[in-house]
Amino acid sequence: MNRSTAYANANIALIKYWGKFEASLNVPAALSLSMTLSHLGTKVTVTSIDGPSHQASIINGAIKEKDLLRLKNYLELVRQYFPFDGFLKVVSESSIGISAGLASSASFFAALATALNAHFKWQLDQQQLSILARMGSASAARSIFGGFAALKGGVSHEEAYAYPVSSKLDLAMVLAVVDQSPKPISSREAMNITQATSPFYRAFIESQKDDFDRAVKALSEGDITILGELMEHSTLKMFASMWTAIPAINYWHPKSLELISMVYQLRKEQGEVYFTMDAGPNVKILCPELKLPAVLTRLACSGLTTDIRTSAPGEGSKILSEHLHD
Ligand code: 2P0
Repeated sequence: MNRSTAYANANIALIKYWGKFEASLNVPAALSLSMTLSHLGTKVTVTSIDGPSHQASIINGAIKEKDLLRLKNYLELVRQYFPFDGFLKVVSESSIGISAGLASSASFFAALATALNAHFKWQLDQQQLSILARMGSASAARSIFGGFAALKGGVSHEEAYAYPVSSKLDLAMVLAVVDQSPKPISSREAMNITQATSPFYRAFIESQKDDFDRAVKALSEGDITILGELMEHSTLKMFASMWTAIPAINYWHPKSLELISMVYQLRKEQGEVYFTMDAGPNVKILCPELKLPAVLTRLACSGLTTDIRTSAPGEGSKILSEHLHD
């Protein structure tokens, strides 16, 4: 049977993307910077099938009607730019939670774009592949690359690609999972509301380039203090714009704030330990690899979460020879 499989890791933004420049093609309003995770991601198998429409299933979960519709819309959008015949069955398996701000759509669309490229022998390079992934979910463009990656924003469809960014830092990222249930509002909808109504959104976008440039410099010069401070600043600016949207958008859980207080305390005692959050209540902690044991011990003792995932900078998306069968 004619099938192709790919895997992509999730990524966590250090400098955040929030809002669109071109909604129909999913071009971000501003640039962003991320770390690709290790061993936390999604495997996708695509198989050519007879019509009348595309199909999808998830090995370790049930697919929702709205996610199937989003996938079908994506495949039809892709068909306009990269013509292909017929219909596809898309089977996926993820090692991270679905719709809980754990970057599962990023790893899904990065793996899907990589599988499609192999399936139809388009021979796209990584830059073009990142554009293909971005059309599904903007953050997915960054998961094409391993290590650290940037995604351009506020530019045309052809220019809105991701690219690798060099780092001199040995970093670890700890995911403290507070709640894995689906988010109350999708990131896409939340972005639209924020962009249309929040008086603080403009401040977030206008300061993005400066934050990004300084963070890329800090990574390349090995300055975790500046990188960590910028990551927290970008995170809080993004949430400030959500909280001041009409209606207000709040993804936080009381435990999210308790975990952030724990990070502040750890920083006082241990030095460089920093937090970030995404469209969900879970807290991600960035620290030098050497401080990982101290962070894990404190988290385990905190009683705030029992679901703790540890990650280092991981690989970019790749083709696999073993396929998923549902
Ligand atoms: C990011 N997030 O840069 C930001 C920070 C969450 C907060 O990208 O509409 O799933 O599919 O492009 O990429 C989550 O939004 O949204 C996200 P779409 P996406 O990682």
